[in-house]
Amino acid sequence: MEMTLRWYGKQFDSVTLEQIRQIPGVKGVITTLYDVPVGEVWTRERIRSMKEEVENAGLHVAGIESVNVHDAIKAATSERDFYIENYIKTLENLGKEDIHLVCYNFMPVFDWTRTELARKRPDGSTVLAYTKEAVDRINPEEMFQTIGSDTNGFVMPGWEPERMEKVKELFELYKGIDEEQLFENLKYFLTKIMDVCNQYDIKMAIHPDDPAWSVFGLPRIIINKENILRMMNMVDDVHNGVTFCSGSYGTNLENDLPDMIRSLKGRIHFAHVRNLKFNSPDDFEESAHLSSDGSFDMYAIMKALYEIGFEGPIRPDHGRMIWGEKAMPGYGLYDRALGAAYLNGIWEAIEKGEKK
Ligand code: CS2
Ligand code: MN
Repeated sequence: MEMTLRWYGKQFDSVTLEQIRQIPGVKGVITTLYDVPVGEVWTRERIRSMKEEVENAGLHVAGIESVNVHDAIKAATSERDFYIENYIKTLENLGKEDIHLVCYNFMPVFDWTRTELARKRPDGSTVLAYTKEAVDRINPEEMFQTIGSDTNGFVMPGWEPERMEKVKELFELYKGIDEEQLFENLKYFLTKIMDVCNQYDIKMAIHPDDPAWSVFGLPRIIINKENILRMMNMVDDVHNGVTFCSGSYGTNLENDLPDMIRSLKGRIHFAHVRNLKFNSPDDFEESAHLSSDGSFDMYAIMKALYEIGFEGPIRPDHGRMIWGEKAMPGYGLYDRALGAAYLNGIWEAIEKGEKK
């Protein structure tokens, strides 16, 4: 595996490349062109200058998170082929610039959903949290408002103000789309992009739905082992792969994370590893990465990745806000750096233990 950190770009991130360069063991960043609207083609010039900026700081671009998929594709409107063509052009330009990993998601309307962006934990840190009771109580517009006003002034992925204005329309778009239909739409998209992925060896890595169940009645499909295997088999190509995100699949306590990792051998192209602390099955918060701070066995997760021979990039995911840092919720420097160091430590111990 290769340890990396997510970086949103100079204009959007409070964390600098110089800081990332100093996290032990981190040589790669996972980045994006955060300002390009969903559905527009990424030009080679923009991709190249992003790469140069990262390389000038002594790092390299290990992959893209995310090239977002337009709702017209997810909902199969009459404009979907146009947007798929644009997506293909973006992949082509990434391939030409020697980038071979793309993380994306197929969640309708929202990206990840949390009900609090700054829940206080006993140690004084603040974290993203989710409680089902709050989702049952509010409607999506209120949700957009609370999320939007609580972000420390940062634009949160999937919660951009332009999208907030259109939330009603977006919900309309998905009326009548159930899980089966969403699977069909995903299959259509994947089938169309596989040629360009093969041509440039671009590994597509779908990010799970977070949380791993339906919110506000919207269909959600990338939620468990059965569905992800179905998704892989319906377009059976190594370039149709997975981002294994422990914190997203882990929202459903019925998901056995190490077992899922083993069953996805060869198709996990990217890993997000983080921990959650459950207060009840309907209420969780994002703890520190350490096993003892949350509900997951992080050693077992890393061991499963080791055992399947995982060689792709891995990154700590959402971190706590600690030591007075002001950053995009989940994406500060300090706790993610601690997470990276911890995960590197587990990996070294596994590796050396196995070699004995
Ligand atoms: C997620 C997503 O991993 C994460 O931080 O919360 O925002 C993820 O980046 C996207 O769903 C991938 O497209
Ligand atoms: Mn993730």
